[in-house]
Amino acid sequence: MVDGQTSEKATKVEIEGDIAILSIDRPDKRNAMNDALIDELDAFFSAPPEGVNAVIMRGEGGHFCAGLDLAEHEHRDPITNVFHSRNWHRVSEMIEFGGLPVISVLNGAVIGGGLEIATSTHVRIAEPTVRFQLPEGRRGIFVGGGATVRVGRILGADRMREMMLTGRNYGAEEGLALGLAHYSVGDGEGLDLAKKLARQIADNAPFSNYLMINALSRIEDMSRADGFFTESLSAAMSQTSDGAKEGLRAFLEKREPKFR
Ligand code: 1HE
Repeated sequence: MVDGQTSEKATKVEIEGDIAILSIDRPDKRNAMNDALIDELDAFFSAPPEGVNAVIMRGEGGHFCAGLDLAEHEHRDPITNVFHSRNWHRVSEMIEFGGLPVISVLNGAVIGGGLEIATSTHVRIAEPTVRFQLPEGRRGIFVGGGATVRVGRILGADRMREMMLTGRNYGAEEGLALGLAHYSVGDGEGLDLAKKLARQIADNAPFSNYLMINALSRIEDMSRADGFFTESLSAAMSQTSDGAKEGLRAFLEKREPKFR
């Protein structure tokens, strides 16, 4: 590094035991997602720190993420835009299917691309300040980071269309009722709950977690017949694993299982 130059990072990672807390750290820009930030998410989820069994994602400064960095986006040509969107898809697929359970603490802006990143996470906790919004219509653009698939599947195309057409905000309780969040907590309580849930999830059998993360949404894409067949294969793999041996034995011996 050249003298006097600072290495400004857009994320911050803290490790607590086997849980990583990944904070989006551009509070001056309300954690808007620029290329540097997406590259840092890419780097983290491509090679998670060794020994980490669950990840908590949050934002610094009272906002989770205000979406695509609009200042950076202003200058993209059509072809660059395709690759930019495809890169978001790749990184968000890695968050969703990388194998690590990811719990997000959602407050302030969970807007546009912020909602796209949030819906790539597996457990979503909303604080009262949260604002779920897809304002792309007001910006003259369209979603490009996976919302048509992820948010569309949570809300259904009909409700997502209405949300986009009107640019309405949903708060924590509405988000909870709609499935954008799984928990609604008080102000500043999200991280504590996230740590508690991360602990519970990290203590599950790793291969069971892997199947929950990978099999369910893939089966949703399949026909019923293919889904049932894939379920049988998943059941056979898990039910004959070391995890099953320990889980069943622990139950019969009336003790907590120890998988790792
Ligand atoms: C930004 C961004 C951004 C803030 N890109 N710079 N996302 C949006 O349309 C949301 C746009 N942001 C907002 O509506 C508001 O900033 C908030 C409601 C999130 C927060 O309001 P506030 O009053 O606390 O902050 P602010 O004064 O609006 O913003 C503070 C700074 O952050 C300011 O920069 P400054 O240099 O003037 O201090 C803002 O310009 C900057 N900032 N949000 C760039 N998003 C893969 S496709 C996904 C498509 C989308 O995500 S579309 C939705 C984009």
